[in-house]
Amino acid sequence: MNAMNLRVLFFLLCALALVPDAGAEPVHLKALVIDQAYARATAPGQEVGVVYLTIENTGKTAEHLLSAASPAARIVTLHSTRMSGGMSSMHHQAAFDIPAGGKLELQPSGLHLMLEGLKAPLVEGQEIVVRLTFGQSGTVDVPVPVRGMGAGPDMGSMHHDRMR
Ligand SMILES: [Cu+2]
Repeated sequence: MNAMNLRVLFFLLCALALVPDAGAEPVHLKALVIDQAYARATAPGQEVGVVYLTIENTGKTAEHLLSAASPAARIVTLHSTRMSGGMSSMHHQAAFDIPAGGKLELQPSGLHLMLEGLKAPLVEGQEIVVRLTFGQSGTVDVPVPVRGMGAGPDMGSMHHDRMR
């Protein structure tokens, strides 16, 4: 590779690093590290939105995410997604477990936080705040960037066919 190509490559890498989608800083709460938080943009009139994030438990005791809230929505609920017979359905969860030394991953087609009763559509590039309350560690506010509707591996899971 000659010097010119190297310079072009360097320029491209710098440009990539500046992409705003690169993600928010991790949030620390005692032994917990909350990272990779994002919400999906919503269409006008859509009443629900979805938030994904990861929670790592670097401590020696199990922790539980008990509830979530956000100024952006009337309520925020803890949901799991299950597939059966080609249909996806959501189920309320009383809590999400984060084992000692383990990592909880909320992701498309899996566990997620559901924003219900959105006060306004979520717009790409915007940032909302989600407050997480844990069994022992207390409460923390997490900045959550809003990404485009197609962000993530499967935009199809945004549509939940049934809810229980
Ligand atoms: Cu849901």
